[in-house]
Amino acid sequence: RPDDREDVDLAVKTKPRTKRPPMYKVLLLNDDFTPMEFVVHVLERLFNMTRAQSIEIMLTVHRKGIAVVGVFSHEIAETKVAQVMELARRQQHPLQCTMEKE
Ligand code: NFA
Repeated sequence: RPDDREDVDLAVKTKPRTKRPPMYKVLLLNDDFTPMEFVVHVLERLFNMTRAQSIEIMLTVHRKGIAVVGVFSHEIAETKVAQVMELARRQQHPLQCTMEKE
């Protein structure tokens, strides 16, 4: 049955691939105005960090200009960014948070 040969070729060449969803880094950016304590609070509240971890990350952002605060699925990363931006907006701080594909 010559017609079946094509199917067999395809079947043997196709390896099953389990593909992981892409992950996204959530980044926090430094500015000259947002109070350090507010940034620490945001990290504790939204990223489940201890006070010590929050201070460490906040100081990294302060000194280096930017830091990764977590890596999440696209949907969770979008939610985290929106929550940070909303908290900052409510307090009128210029804090910026963004995401980027890993
Ligand atoms: N640079 C800010 C200050 O000196 C603190 C800050 C840290 C802001 C991390 C934004 C992000 N008050």
